[in-house]
Amino acid sequence: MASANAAGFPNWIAGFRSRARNAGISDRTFDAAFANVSYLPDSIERDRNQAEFVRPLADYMASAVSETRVTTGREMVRRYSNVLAQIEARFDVEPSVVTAVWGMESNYGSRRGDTPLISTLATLAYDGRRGAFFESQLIAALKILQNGDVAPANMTGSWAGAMGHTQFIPTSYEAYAVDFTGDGRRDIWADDPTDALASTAAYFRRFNWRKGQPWGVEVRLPQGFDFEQTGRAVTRSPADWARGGVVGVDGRAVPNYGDATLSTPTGAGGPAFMLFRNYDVISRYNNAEAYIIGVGHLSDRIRGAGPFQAAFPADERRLRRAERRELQQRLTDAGFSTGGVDGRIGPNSRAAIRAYQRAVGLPADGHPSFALLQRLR
Ligand SMILES: [Ca+2]
Repeated sequence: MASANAAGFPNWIAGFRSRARNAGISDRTFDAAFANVSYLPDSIERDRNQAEFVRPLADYMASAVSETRVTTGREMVRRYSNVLAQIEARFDVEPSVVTAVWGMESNYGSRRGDTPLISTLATLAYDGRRGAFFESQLIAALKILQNGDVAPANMTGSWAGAMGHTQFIPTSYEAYAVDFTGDGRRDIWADDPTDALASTAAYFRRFNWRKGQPWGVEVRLPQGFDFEQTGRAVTRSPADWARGGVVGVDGRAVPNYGDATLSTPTGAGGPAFMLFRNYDVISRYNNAEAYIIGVGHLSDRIRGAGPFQAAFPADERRLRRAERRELQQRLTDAGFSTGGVDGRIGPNSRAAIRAYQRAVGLPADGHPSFALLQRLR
């Protein structure tokens, strides 16, 4: 049970010491790490008040892939061209991709986070709402200190424990961070982003990034397109998609980058994408659709591509979980069963939405839009 207040914090630390010892943390490491630790109620507040992500994709993309961020990204690719070329040679991940992650995660190092890491992780582990997760992050953070990669005073990050230029959490750091400068320390906190950029490339490599394959390509759908073909279940080669009328926005078949699925993140009213396996690799970094498209598109823009041709609808915000449940309930009540009311929009819900859309003469894109919910009300 979580009953967090500052008074119980020292006791919790005393108890945690033995668990840290069992995990191989020496008393010397522990004492140095906890010498200046403080209880951070702000972190608890932020952990509890994380808003559901309902911002329209149009808004999100406007800031995630702003012209300033694109221009800065191109500058960074030039400024770090030598080190990015060496990273590409070692890990087979393109400079624009590594730089795009850097831009998304910390705005190219300008927002690395200055929260003392041990303090925030200890506070959140003690708080207990996600205690096991944060305690495992705290143990990993202590291992990093014990290894000498960074001094306790310099180990800072976000309130949730994401560290450095490309915002690794401690367990990801333990698994994937590399020392690319050769000084014996995997330093993702320093002003020099070399180790952080190489660590991100190592992460992508580990999840089988394919150099030269796009994350996705914006496509044009034919008149009368059957939206049942979107989603992860239908995989075809770009040539097969072209035979069905799905082509690039230049009107030509998409080159054969490998098997692909189709996605319309905001339904019929917005861009359509042909997605390749590299899309899933980006998702290993952060599984939010907006983030994946943001990294992918920013990397394309940094490499010189223009904006998407179709615009995301400005007013298309995502549904909250309670609203998704309401949508399912209302569809079911109207005779279009979603196979349960759980707030998750899976194949059954999409089929129900399409059936309803067909019945009322809307484009049957199966998209759980706010307009659709309003109409059902
Ligand atoms: Ca280093």
